[in-house]
Parts: sequence; C-alpha cells; structure tokens
Amino acid sequence: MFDLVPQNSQTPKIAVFGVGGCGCNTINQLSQSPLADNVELIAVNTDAQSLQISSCSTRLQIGLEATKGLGAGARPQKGYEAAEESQTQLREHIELADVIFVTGGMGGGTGTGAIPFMASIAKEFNKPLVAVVTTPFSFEGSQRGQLAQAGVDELIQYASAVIVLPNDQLLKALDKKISVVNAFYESNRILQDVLQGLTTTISQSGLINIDLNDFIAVVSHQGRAAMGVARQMAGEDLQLTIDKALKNPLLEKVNLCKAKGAIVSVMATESIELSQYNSIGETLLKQLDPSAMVIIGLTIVPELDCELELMVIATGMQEAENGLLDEHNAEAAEPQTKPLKTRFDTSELLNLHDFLKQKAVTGANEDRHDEELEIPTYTRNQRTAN
Ligand SMILES: Nc1nc2c(ncn2[C@@H]2O[C@H](COP(=O)(O)OP(=O)(O)OP(=O)(O)O)[C@@H](O)[C@H]2O)c(=O)[nH]1
Ligand SMILES: [Mg+2]
Repeated sequence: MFDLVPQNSQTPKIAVFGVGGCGCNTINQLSQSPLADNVELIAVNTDAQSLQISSCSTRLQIGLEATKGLGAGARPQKGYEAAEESQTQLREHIELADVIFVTGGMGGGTGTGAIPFMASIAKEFNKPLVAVVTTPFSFEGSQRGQLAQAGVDELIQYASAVIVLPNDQLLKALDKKISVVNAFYESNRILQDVLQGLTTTISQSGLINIDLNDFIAVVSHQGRAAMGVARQMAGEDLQLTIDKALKNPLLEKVNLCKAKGAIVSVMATESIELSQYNSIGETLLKQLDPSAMVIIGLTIVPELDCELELMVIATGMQEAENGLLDEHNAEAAEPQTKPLKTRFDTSELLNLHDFLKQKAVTGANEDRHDEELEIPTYTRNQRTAN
C-alpha cells in the first residue's frame, strides 16, 4: 500500500557531509546549486589544503593530531582515528540534524575510515543516515578495491541506507571521450539531483509533503538502496520513466524486487491528475517486494518543462547483484535531467494554500481534485488500505 502523506508543519534539518577528497568534491558541486535553507553542507577532511579550497561554508578539519593535516594516506585506520579524535565536532553536527546524508569515496583513508564511524554516531543518536559512496576504478588497483569493499561492509552495519556508485560504471556508461572531471561531475550529480528532489519535497513548499517519520521509516530498512531522477515528456510511458529513475547505469546493480520501501518525490505542473498521481505509486509497487511501503510527495512547479519529474529512492535491498551494465535499460545511460540550475532557478514553487486558492477559481472538475486532497490523511489511508 502507498500513502498520500500530509503537509508537514516543521521543516526538518538536513545535514549533508562530504568526507575526504571525493566527498568534498561532491559537496563543492552541491554548493553551486540552489538548495533549500534547511540543508546544511559540511565539508569534512583530514587534508587541510583540500579544505582550504572548498567553497563550502562549514568546513571541519578532523584528526589534526592523527594526520597533521596531511590526509590519511590511503589508510582507513588513520581516517577512523581522525574521526574518533574529532568526534565532539562531528557529534554536534549530527545531533542537530533530523536527516543526515554522507558522501565520499571508498578506497582511500579518510572517507573509508571516517564515514562508517560517523554512521555509528548517527545510529547511536537514532538519526536516519543515508550514505552515498563511490568504489574505485579497477585501474586504481585491487588493494584499493579491497579497502573499499571492507569500508562498504562496515558502513552497512550502521547506516540506514547505503547507495554505492562504482566508478567503473562511469567508464561503461558515459561517452568514452568524456573527461575525468566531467565523468566525476556526472557521478556526483546523482546525489545532487536526489538531494534537490528530496529537500524540495520535505520542505514546506510541497503540495503533499513527505512526513519526516515516514521518510525515516522508509530509509531505515537498512541495507542497499537505489536512487535516481527521471523526466517524463507528454505521452511517454510511466513505467519507462520509473525504470529510468531506478536503473541509473551509474549505480551499483541491486535487486529491486527485494526493496522494502520507496520514497517518490513527484514534481509536476498543476495539471497533474489524481489518477496519474496514484498510478505512480501503483506502478512502482509492482516492481518492489509486495510488502514494501511506498511514500509519495508532490511538488507543483508551474514552469516545469515536462509532464513529470520523478525522484525515487528504493531501500532495503540486502545484496548487491553481480550484473553487467548491458542488462540495465540502455536509454537510461543518457543523462535524464537538465542541470539543476536550469531546472530550478526559474521555477516558482507553489505552497498548498496558494495552490488551493488558485484551484478554487478554476473549473468544477479540478475542485473535485482539491476535495480529494483535503480528505484527512487518516481517511485516505483507510481508503487505500481497503
Ligand atoms: N566519483 C568520484 N570519485 C572520486 C572523486 N574523487 C576521488 N574519487 C574516488 O574516491 C576514492 C577515494 O579517494 P579520496 O576521496 O581522494 O580519498 P580520501 O578519503 O580523501 O582518503 P585519503 O586521501 O587517503 O585520506 C578514489 O580511489 C577514487 O576512486 C570524485 O570527485 N568523484
Ligand atoms: Mg584525501
């Protein structure tokens, strides 16, 4: 069953930590894109030089004693010690947040050692933590690969959800001539896209907001997760759009039919029909474990230049699948979204109140739509359950 979730009066605080070199690159990229006020970006590194050039306003240098500000030298134990040494600062930030995202590269010292440690702090505070980590290119050598694998295995013990982006998939999925910088940019953009979709949906401007507790329930299934964003143009098939969002070729392959939950953030123009909205949940549910909980949030973006834009996070898969990229939807290899700046800079997000006021002056058909949305959630849930 899936829920239509009510408007949330409190905006949850979202902390996004970028840890180590890779994590700081992603955070720098994120800081260039428009994000809601409730999102705090925090660059964390043992490497003082890398932090100095970070464009992020909150920067935490960890493990000054353990690493002398020089990085952890590809030794995860050093990264762990650094996080342990600076745990007071890390704890302060983690404790203040309602939802935590952590991103970084596995295979080096800082990210591999510090990210699982941070996840263990979040677990102690009972805070949901979603980790998005890369694994190294094969050409970086088997030792890095093994360190990365051990890091991911450890992280899975503590994080609510772990999303793995294997760097080797960048080689397979993107144009062979793409520069390294642009390939990394594409990889980092998955996090950027999902974060943008999620924060917009959790924030007050959404028409039907995803409630924090529901978000926590879905991401806390523990295990592996998949996420992605896809756009649907008029007349395109919904199933294909969902496939594009979930079978992002830059992600580790996971067995979706084992997913225990999913969060869908829908961006649409105000002409979206209730039946269309409902069928997003129904179509998605068919692909997941039959007992999966699916939560959908809707945000009206009046100037959206497509029919729908979906951001999906599917959670609770226990195993990664050994599969080849070829089995992924080939169309999904093409970038699905325009850069965020283009998508959101000109968009005006409507709040629920304004939306209903506008609807009140338009036709009777649409009034029915509004009435449906005003039915108390409990009643709607009962209906969905029957
Ligand atoms: N996708 C992506 N991968 C990256 C990026 N930067 C580094 N990586 C990968 O992340 C792995 C870890 O590298 P870093 O993040 O530089 O390592 P670190 O955590 O700073 O660890 P130390 O430098 O040893 O303290 C590398 O082996 C690369 O595979 C990036 O910007 N994007
Ligand atoms: Mg480093």
